[in-house]
Amino acid sequence: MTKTAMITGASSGFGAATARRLVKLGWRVIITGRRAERLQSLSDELGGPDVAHIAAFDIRDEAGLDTALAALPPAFRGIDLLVNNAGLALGTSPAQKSDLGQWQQMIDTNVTGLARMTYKLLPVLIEHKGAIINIGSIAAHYPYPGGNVYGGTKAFVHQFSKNLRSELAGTGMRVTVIEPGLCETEFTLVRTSGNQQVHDNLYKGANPLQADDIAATIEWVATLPPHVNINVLEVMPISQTWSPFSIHRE
Ligand code: NDP
Ligand code: 8X3
Repeated sequence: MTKTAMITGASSGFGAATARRLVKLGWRVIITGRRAERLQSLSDELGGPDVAHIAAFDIRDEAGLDTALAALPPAFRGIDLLVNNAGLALGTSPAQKSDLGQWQQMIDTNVTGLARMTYKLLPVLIEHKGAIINIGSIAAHYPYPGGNVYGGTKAFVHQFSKNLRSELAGTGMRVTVIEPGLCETEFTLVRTSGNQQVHDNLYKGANPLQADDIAATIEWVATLPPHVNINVLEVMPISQTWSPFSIHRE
């Protein structure tokens, strides 16, 4: 039977790459994001509305989500997999120089948006003995200057994933959090309000992960036998590793 995945943040990066992989496997996908024109060209590329249904809304907007869910065509209502991927980091300044509005947007998107989407899809996912794959980050575990609220939102995603897994015991549902490191997508352009120079310098010579590397892990997790649950999966490019603690000296 054809499976259906809801992929949030499919207008670029990991989400778009995941939609491409799942459709190649014969899945139907619901692709979400704010940029409707991006979603339209992805849907066209993937075979049109019978295969890739567009749900364009801002994940911070509960009414927008409700409208999108109510408008799902019958063939897309039986959701088997939720990929909670939509998210962003905003700003690279230390906390004391950050913008409070950017903190709020990260919390509204990465925490509230993700939790609300999960809550609303839980009944259908349980009915289908489905799966949730949340996209966290290494920033949930390893602090770095400029990580302030972004890392905090991803720590929420980590613990929320584990709590869900524990609470869904006996339902047959699977829950995974994938925690990527350095990956070249639009992430840094978004974080720096479009600073191409910062984007180029960050990834130059680092052979970073690419969106399809993460999509491949999502595909792997989603297609394991139903009795197997990957709880947490941390993925970095080989070029990225840890540094010693920083010591400030007088
Ligand atoms: P991209 O910027 O390429 O993609 C982010 C996606 O999130 C876009 O499709 C965007 O859609 C969507 N999105 C952002 N805000 C909203 C919103 N308010 N409403 C709806 N959709 C929204 O980045 P990535 O693919 O890299 O990021 C995907 C996820 O991976 C994020 O959660 C990010 O935190 C996480 N991550 C990224 C890493 C990296 O290094 N790239 C590493 C670890 C984790 P649109 O703009 O059209 O609304
Ligand atoms: C993105 C990875 O290290 O830029 O979540 O925070 S990092």
